[in-house]
Amino acid sequence: MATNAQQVNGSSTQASRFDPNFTESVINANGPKAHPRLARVMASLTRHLHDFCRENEITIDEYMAGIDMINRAGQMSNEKRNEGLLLADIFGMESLADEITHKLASEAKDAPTATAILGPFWRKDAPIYKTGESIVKGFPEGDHVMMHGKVTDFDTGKPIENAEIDIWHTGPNGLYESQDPDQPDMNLRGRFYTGPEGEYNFYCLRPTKYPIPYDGPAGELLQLLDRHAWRPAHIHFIVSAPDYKPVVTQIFDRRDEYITNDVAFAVKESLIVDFEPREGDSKAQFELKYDFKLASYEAARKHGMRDAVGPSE
Ligand code: MBD
Ligand code: FE
Repeated sequence: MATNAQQVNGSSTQASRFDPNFTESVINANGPKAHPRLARVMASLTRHLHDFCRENEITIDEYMAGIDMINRAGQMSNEKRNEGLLLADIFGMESLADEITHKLASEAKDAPTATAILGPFWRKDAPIYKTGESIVKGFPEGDHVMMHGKVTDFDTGKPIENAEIDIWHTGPNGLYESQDPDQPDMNLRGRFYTGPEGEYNFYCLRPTKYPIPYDGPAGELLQLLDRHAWRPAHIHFIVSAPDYKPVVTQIFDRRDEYITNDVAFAVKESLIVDFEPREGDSKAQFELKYDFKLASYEAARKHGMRDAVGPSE
């Protein structure tokens, strides 16, 4: 017997106001040759979305406003701007998928450098630099940082030679080069390769906090939800090497006021760093040491790491 509270608020009472067979009939439209993982997640997504519509009694006008937002995000997206991902990021969904991926990996005893979300501003084919060069092609007045460290194999501790470190961050004006016509192409983006001891070093700028772009559906939604748009100062990395699982991550400045309040919910304790003052280097005022640990595909298999596509049935 349903209690009074359930009769007022319970989904069973509410669901009964609408066709009780509708959701299953949509799911049952899938044929026997449907891809198993896709059929499973789509059935689940359909149930959650239908329940969401019933629970909130979503009207056609509200539904169309949502569709319009998705369409505008898509129309705004191009090689330099990923509004779709930005929109998803402010829901925390990329950070949640990252947490799930990282958890699956660490449960399988594979706990290399913590991952963090890719975000919408990565560009492929960043310039390749030699060890010790600078990715700074604009903003000579910024706070320069000499960043250095090692890339090692998580399991064996051995150095990884020729690992690629792909870096990108914003200028002191809070804009990525791809958002800012006044910056040289590919400013503050670069790729470096480690030496025989897994070592790397390069110059970049000390990053600053910045608001995510406010001129699209993502910014609109933040405003409507009375949310701030700030990301704490961070630098993005993709660290990869042949036969190793790439690590997509970010490091965050401990002193940033948004360190506990990131609009994209991406901060993890092990990714918080301290920029130290650097003496005797005319090219940099700050120094940052950070080591990256990668897991080989072989170690991942040995530890029974689950497929990146997700847990099997
Ligand atoms: C960014 O720079 C970013 O890194 C993320 C994750 C989301 C929005 C802007
Ligand atoms: Fe970013």
